[in-house]
Amino acid sequence: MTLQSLCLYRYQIPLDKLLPVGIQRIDTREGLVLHASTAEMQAEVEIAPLSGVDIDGNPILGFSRESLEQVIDELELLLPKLEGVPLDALLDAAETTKLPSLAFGLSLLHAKLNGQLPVCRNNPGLVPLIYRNQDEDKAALQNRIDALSLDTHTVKVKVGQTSLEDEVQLIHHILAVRPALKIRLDANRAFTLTQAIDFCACLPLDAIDYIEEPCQNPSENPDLFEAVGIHYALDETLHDPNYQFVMQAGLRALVLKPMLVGHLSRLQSLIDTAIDAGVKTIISSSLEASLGIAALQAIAAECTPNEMPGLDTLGAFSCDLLLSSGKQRCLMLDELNLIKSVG
Ligand code: OSB
Ligand code: MG
Repeated sequence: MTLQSLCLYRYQIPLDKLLPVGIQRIDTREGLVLHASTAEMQAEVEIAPLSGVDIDGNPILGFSRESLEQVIDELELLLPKLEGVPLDALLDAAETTKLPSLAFGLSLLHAKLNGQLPVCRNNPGLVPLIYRNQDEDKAALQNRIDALSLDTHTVKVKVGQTSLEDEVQLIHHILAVRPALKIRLDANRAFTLTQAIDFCACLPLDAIDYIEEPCQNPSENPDLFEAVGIHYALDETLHDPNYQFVMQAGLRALVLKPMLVGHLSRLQSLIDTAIDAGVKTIISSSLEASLGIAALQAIAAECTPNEMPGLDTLGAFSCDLLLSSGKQRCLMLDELNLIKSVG
């Protein structure tokens, strides 16, 4: 199969409410759509490095190291080389680039054009992401918890963001309303070891599946486990391009954001290595728009069929991108900014 045409578009979608990126917040999401066709197939992928600036104009730290501009610059040089060549050139380019979001996008486009990424038809259900919205009072947050669907068996709660008392109270409130829920916590490295121990000592550990990135210094995560017996998961740690899996005491899960991991083959090998060590793998969003989230659903259904992915981030988007998730408005290709096209 030969690549016939490729088009690169840019999107910008305002958010209806702020989304957390670690301890920072964003109010708009920008990214790219790469569309390609062969004689038999056409497909598009979303490429949206999690970088740029937060609501205060500060650079987003700790997620993608590449900027959207870097990805665009590489694609502008790459696209002319892809016209008229075999599909596998996408994989070569994905292996060559040093930009994880681009490697992910190109390898995903290859998989889609090859028919290797089945559209995910069964709705896997969501792991609701719970955090205090801007200016939201405690009662409003509690109302949202009281309204959780009975189909929900796991929730993810952001912690290390406000005060220890409020967050411990929130977790106890969740369990008072829904005692059977399993809770994933995410601290985004907000705690010193002492703070993490103080916090976790106040939690009903049976209900806690794991806490993502509890310690400012991740080498102390096993000490937290020794001290209080809480299992932890790694997220930010995996964004180091040199990260290699090592088993550690108390490690329960890897939270994998494919946009940050890069090539799908690297994602698959991290999954295989973790599973061999008895560690779960949770596919998670990097705040992609609906096109990207649908791809993550399909990847999760294929690669981590026994785990619920963490993809509850579309709610804040003011419109969908190419694929409807049910919002009133869905941006189509002709509404995006065409940056470059070949073929
Ligand atoms: O802290 O895990 C995070 C999304 C973007 C950036 C950082 C994070 C997230 C999420 C995604 O929490 C949702 C999830 O993992 O359930
Ligand atoms: Mg996380």
